[in-house]
Amino acid sequence: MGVQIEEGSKTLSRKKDKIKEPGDYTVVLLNDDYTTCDFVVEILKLVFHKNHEDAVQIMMNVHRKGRGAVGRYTYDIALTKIRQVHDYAERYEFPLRCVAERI
Ligand code: TYC
Repeated sequence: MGVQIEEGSKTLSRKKDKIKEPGDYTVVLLNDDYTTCDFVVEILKLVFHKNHEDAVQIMMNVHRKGRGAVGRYTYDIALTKIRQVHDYAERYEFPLRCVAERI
């Protein structure tokens, strides 16, 4: 965020120059040719708490474009959700993958 200058202080600090905390990550879902559309929609509801309409929209966007954002989370939550997706996918023998990207 903006420039922070304290009156009468020798220190001029620019908040945007500071090292970013591991705060915001986007979970990005990747397309593949084998995972069923229904499975992806169910995962989006179960793991990411999307309603049916949003889940279908996200799934179709990923299907058409190859990848797409699911949501923004803290580092820990993003990694937990990604692990849950990969665990479910493995259990049902689908190659579905997602990744976390720093915002
Ligand atoms: N492309 C898949 C199919 O045609 C559906 C799909 C959508 C798979 C989104 C993965 O992240 C995905 N069955």
